[in-house]
Amino acid sequence: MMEISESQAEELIATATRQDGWGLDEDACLAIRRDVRRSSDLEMLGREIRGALNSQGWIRLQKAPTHSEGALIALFSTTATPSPFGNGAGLIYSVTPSPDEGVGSDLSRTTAAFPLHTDSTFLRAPHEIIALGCVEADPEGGDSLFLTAQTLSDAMVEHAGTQISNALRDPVFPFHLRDPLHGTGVQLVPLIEDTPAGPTARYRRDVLERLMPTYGSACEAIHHDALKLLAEVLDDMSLCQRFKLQPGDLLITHNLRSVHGRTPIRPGSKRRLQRIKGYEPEAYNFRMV
Ligand SMILES: O=C(O)CCC(=O)C(=O)O
Ligand SMILES: [Fe+2]
Repeated sequence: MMEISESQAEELIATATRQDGWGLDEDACLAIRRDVRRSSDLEMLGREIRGALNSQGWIRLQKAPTHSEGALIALFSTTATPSPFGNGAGLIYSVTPSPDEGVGSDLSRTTAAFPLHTDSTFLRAPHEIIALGCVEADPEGGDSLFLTAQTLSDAMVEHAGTQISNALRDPVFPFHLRDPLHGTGVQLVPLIEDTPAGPTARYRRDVLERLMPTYGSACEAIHHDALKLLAEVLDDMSLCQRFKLQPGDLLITHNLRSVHGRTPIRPGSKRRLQRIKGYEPEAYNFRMV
């Protein structure tokens, strides 16, 4: 847990308000990012956040300006590049129970539990960084759940053995593909991949259950076994961390190196999280300047 200092919060708000008349379009984002870079205080904050994401896969910031969309984008920009495609309607998406969302719509805006998952499974390269800023909490529900891909991978080996665990690394599992570069259809991909920085995950149980009957023909018996055992590991609530975001809290997670979820929300609750998705500004072969 880390607290945003008063001076950092002021700088974030000032950065947001300097973009007078902003509609949080691409130019406004670029201007916000430039402002953030000019502040050594915010630059340092970004380094601390990235350090935590690299070492533990997540960080919970307190006293974040979650009530201001511009300030949230500024805070996010200390760490990652915001990217609206695949985040609902725009840069910021309100995760709040909505009576308009009918059956078959995404779980985000329902009161249902959202079991451990990764976001943006429909992209060829899912967003790397996800932020959830709490504006209003539900005192009775909506607890956040979190588990690193490393812990998941280790627990899977313990529960199912190496051979079945390795079956999760085969590119045979179906997800939707709705990608501005790669097109529309269904993609077959691994659920766990090993990288030099540790394992990464892609997982949505509800999506897999819907697509497996039609698009699961590349799966053999071992893949079906692996899926079932993986679901058992994810159902073991003793493995994951559980906490309740309070207003002003911002949870930032590494969407490839971890899975996240939430417990059910009390019907009628006004719980609201502001969701931002984005990408890391640096990789071994890439650096955004
Ligand atoms: O409501 C929450 O706490 C999590 C929401 C979420 O994971 C999502 O919208 O993808
Ligand atoms: Fe999510």
